[in-house]
Amino acid sequence: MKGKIAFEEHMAIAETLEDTRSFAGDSGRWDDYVRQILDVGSERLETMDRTGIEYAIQSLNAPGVQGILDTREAIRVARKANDKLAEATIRHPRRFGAFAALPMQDPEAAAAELTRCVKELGFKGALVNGFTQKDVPDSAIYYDIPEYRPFWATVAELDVPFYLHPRMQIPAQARNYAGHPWLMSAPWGFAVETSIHALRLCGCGVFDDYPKLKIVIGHLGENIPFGLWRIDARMRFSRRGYRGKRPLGEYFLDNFVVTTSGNFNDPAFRCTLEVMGADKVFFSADYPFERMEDAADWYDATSVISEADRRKIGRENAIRLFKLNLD
Ligand code: GRE
Ligand code: ZN
Repeated sequence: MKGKIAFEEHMAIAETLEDTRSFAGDSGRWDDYVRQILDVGSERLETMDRTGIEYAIQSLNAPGVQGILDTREAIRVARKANDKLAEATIRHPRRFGAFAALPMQDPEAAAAELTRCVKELGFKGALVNGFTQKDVPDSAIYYDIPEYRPFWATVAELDVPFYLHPRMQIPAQARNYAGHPWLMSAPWGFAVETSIHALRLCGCGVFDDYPKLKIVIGHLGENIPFGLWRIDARMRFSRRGYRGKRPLGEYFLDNFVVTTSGNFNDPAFRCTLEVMGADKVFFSADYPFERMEDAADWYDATSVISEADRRKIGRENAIRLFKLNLD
């Protein structure tokens, strides 16, 4: 399919490049990662051309700004990354958009940076890599706590999506992964970490305060669509500490949308689609951690969807969500 839109597509700047090294692992791909993740120009555009991806919203790699302990440094790196993202969109406005990296260490600074990016630079929203560390390595701040309500007010006011992207749990808090580093990362731990964060947001009442908030999660919903029925079923018996006014599943269906990033699999796609509906599922690749070719070859050929839904999920839903003017 030509004209696809993708929006879990990553770049890096010098300060965050090393974050990616552990994911290159022993695959011998480090040199490719470096070249591909630093390039927001010709190689990326050529691969997009080849795979029928017309437009990509780019974002900083993980954990990026969320892994920086010093708040002033986090603010500096976020601005620098966003300025580089902006440059690419100015050079190729019909091919690239951008999601803001945000210094969540300081919710007020994060709201100010998002406002700058959206109002002055035309960004399409934010992409944040899970919880934020702050001051000490053994820290993990989640955004359901009351300190972030004014930040969420700004996101709602700007009316832009917030992409909650995975990061790895920090080793000091991850005794259940001890001895199994592979388990903490993209094969499983990313989804565990991100789904818990997403469910915390559902359970904190933020969607009662700001019902129009749109949160995006990748990888076909980080396993939540598969588990959604059981969450509400069990919460009939105990909802201790749950602060939402409505059943959790209603928030998930009203306030979340999901992408196909890095999960190019028919059975999982079928489940996600059936739970979410075709208006809330979006194509994405997760470049350069995934090959655009793998994302597109699967998506273009999957028989799970009709041709009309292929256009919707591959393109039209994103035009509507991000108010794009591509035609
Ligand atoms: C991602 O961005 O989703 C990602 C990484 C690193 C490894 C795998 C992966 O940041 O999917
Ligand atoms: Zn990603």
